[in-house]
Amino acid sequence: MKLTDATLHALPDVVATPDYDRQQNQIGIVHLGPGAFFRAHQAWYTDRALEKGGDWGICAVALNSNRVKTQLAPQQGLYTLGEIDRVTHFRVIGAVKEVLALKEDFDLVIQRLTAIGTKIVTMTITEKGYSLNAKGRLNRQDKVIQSDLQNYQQPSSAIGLLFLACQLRYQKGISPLSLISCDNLSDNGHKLKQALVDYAFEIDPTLAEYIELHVICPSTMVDSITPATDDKFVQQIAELGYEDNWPIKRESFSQWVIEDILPADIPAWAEVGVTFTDDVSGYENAKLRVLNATHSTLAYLGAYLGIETVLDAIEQPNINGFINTMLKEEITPSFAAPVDMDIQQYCDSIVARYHNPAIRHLLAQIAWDGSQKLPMRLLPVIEANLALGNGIQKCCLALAAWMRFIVNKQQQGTELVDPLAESLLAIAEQCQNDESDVARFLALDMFNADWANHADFINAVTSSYKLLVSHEQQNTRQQILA
Ligand code: CS2
Repeated sequence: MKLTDATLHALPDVVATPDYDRQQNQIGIVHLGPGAFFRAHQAWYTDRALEKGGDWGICAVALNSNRVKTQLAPQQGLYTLGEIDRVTHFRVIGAVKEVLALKEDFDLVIQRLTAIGTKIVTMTITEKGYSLNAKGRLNRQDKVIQSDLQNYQQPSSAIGLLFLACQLRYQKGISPLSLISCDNLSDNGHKLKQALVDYAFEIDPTLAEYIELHVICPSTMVDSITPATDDKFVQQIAELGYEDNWPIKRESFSQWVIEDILPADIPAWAEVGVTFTDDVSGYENAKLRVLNATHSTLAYLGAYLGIETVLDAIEQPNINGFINTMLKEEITPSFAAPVDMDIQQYCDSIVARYHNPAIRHLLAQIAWDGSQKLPMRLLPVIEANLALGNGIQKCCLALAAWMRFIVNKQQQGTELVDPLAESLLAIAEQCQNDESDVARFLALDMFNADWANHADFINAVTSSYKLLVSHEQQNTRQQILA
């Protein structure tokens, strides 16, 4: 039995199904980038909000490939979400009404983005999707942005598409969209708006001003650990008695905090656990630095030590100790937590989530796109601590491990998944496996140029890098954290 609208009523009792009329429900949201995280997180919140009413069906638009469309369209957008803990809860998510692929369905995508019924665009387009440079402005060197600016009526970037949607709605006198970034970037709403305004300015300065004044882009914090779907999970669903082309699994913990500036006409998200607040940045800083920074640290130390998953890494006492000390001595002193957050408890709960035995979260997945992720999660900790005179040694070991990760990828000839892969591998090719390598990496745009003169920073990264190299050469990698 395949999962479709027609078979929903026949699913086993252990699988919860949408408790609202999917057929009557109209599209109110377009989502860009319907990867696993969106399906595990925002679609789940919206699915439950739909039980409270409103036309908030989602049109999901894949920007780069048609894989989600080919897998989910035959299921009318339905898929199973497994919340994995000691007990697993299954729920079929019905919020996604339609799945489109930008390249194949361009006109339809524009139709959805300019429909009066569409009021919100949410997005999970990853850090690189915002096409920003190190100063947080639109990266005009970005090839896709350049080509979109040349041919702005047929964009392929998220920013180009959002601009076109804003322009067409403006020209037709349709109320502006609210644009909700759900990516792990600090101040993601402001960054999104900045990219859009910079882009608009190149084409239509009046519209740039209109977007600045009238398009609402709240900042958000999103959190739920969502490992990629593996065959075992697809099989687990099949054992329940039906076939789902692409089920999604995540931990049971989930959090969504949205800056409280959206208009009143939104899904009943607040009733299903979304927090609306004036101070998202406190939550964002905490999440990016406590969770994402330690995740990336585990990813690159794990790669160095040959460890496959977050669980396998955190279960090693020396790594566990390293992460807890890093949190205590470097991460938590680097920012002001929200007033209602017990930061020690927050750190403990995140480390406890890493110990979830039911989640097999591959470090290789977290290691992707380091050039885009580190400036959001690790570098701000270093920057703040340099200014405050706090320690940076552990963060710098993580950073040096990222450098070794790239050098080792180049030396082994294995794929480096990163939008800057070409330049990173070119740097790696020049590397001599000594301290001169560090300067090559630090010349990248992602690093603040002032740091090149900061002796504490240079010393900390260089000594870590040398240590990593020397243990590699002596085959004593396991002693790195001794
Ligand atoms: C991870 C995140 O892949 C990564 O870079 O750090 O996806 C992380 O699992 C989520 O942000 C958790 O909310």
